[in-house]
Amino acid sequence: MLVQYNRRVMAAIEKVFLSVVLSALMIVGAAYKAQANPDLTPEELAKAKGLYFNRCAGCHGTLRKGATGPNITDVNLKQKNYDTNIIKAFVTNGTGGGMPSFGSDFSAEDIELIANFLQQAPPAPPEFSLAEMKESWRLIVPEAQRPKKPEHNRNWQNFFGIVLRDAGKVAILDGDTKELVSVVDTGFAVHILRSSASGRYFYSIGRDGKSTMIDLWMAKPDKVAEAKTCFDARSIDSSKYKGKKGNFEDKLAIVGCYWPPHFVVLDGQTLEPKKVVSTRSYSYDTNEYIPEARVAAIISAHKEPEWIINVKEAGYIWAIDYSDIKNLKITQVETERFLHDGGWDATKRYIQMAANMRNKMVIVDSVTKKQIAQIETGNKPHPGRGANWEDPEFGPVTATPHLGEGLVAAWGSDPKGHPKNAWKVVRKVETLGGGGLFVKTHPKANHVWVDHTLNPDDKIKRSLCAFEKHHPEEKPQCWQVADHGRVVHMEYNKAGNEVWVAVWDKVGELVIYDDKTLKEKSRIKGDWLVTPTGHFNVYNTMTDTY
Ligand code: DHE
Repeated sequence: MLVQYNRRVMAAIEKVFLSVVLSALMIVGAAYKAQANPDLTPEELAKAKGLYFNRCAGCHGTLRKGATGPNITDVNLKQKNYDTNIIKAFVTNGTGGGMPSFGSDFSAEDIELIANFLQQAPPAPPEFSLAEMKESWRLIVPEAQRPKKPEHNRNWQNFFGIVLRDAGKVAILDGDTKELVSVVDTGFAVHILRSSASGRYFYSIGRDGKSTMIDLWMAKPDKVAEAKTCFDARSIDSSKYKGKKGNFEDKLAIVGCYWPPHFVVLDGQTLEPKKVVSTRSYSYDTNEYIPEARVAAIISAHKEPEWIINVKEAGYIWAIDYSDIKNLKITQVETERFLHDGGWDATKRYIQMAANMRNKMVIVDSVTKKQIAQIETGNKPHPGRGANWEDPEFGPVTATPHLGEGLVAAWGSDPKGHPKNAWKVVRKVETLGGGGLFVKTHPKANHVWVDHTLNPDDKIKRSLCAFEKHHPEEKPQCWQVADHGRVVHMEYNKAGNEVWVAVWDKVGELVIYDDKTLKEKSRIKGDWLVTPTGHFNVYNTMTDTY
């Protein structure tokens, strides 16, 4: 049943509640002046490091200097008079600005431990050399021993790779029959999957920097190679260029790392690490040294032998020409600090990346390799790869949801055909509340879909909204997908008429909707469906269709 919520009231209650709780705790905290620098035993320190790495470092940085989340160094917390109680309140309740509440994920002892850990200076994390990467490299099935053609009769371009986050596995499902084809052991907390240019291989990247390569032509798809390239990573992609400057399809892969801050070029057939390039650098604006300038998103070009990466904290987008990796050419484009995620426009000429702590999308022309616009879209845009469609009034547009408010903002992304609308927000669609992580559509689809995964409200975080591409002025339809977990990430099938959604819980679900009617078509369950998060259709991922 479709249910509408009173969003404004919910958002207002949430804001007032959080600010009352936090102000009360700040007063109490200041009065008590709790332990300034609580000591931790070596066991506690080891545990706290693990908790921080798993749940906090992504947004706040290993050195805690801030990115998607604010600076939370011990020095900064002390300056703000934040003591154990105040820090515990932030961790437990989250914030209206998009920080998730960890009250139900962490035990009371863990929250206390994290609060104490944050009041100590951050420990220095280790480096990771190319030699160490090579040591970790495992070629499980050499190219010569792999199938010459698919060993099954399935429509493998419509396979879905499903991340089973906490199980350290990736499930392969047949998008036509909805059958489980294989569950592959990939290791710790896979973040995303990307397809090779031919679609034959899925590359996965884990939070621990381990990448895995899965061959979808095997009778039972399995991993054929793996390599660890760092301690903390979020992105991976493949070389997709096939053209005048050579054919690089499936030849190379790249991993972007959070720690150490670098990118690594790997052999696309074997995952052998080939080259490592540090992204530690100077900020584009003040030119100060940023020891933790991390690689967040990677976009692979189809028209040039290039990967586009962002150097998050420094505010640069780098265009890396991989046609000669011994003499690597990198164009460093100044944009804005705290770059996070993004994708192509529909023509694959313009790179659109969120600088989410600056409330902006930055636009870079991949032909001239220059920033051409910055767009203020709302409170902390988080597009995933974004959604491209033809708006009936404004022509081609691209959209993002927001972490900090219930809003999908769409801007004109066709500077040639519709110059008046280019890089201006032309449409705003209100959703149920903040915490939106992803928006998705497909060229053949009728709707645009958005989630609310990080919203603190139980109903909202389990709800989706969808609005019609051809009638975007109409109110979106919103409904609750499940009564447990968080609902996250949407992906279309190859034909663009079905949408797959994950219910992210210890025992999760995959729910499949008809894009035209928004009716539920099927609900996949099973004891193997442990914490499903991102899910990726082979055809849409290899062609960057979104
Ligand atoms: Fe993600 C994409 C980083 C939390 C699921 N995530 C990305 C990308 C980055 C990123 C940089 C873009 C990769 C690319 O396109 O090359 N994610 C981070 C974080 O730093 C952050 C905020 C905190 C952290 O500690 O990791 C974070 N992400 C999450 C989650 O909590 C999610 C929901 C579940 C999980 O795995 O932890 C999650 N992120 C995803 C997914 C994508 C993603 C499913 C791919 C979206 C797509 O459609 O391509």
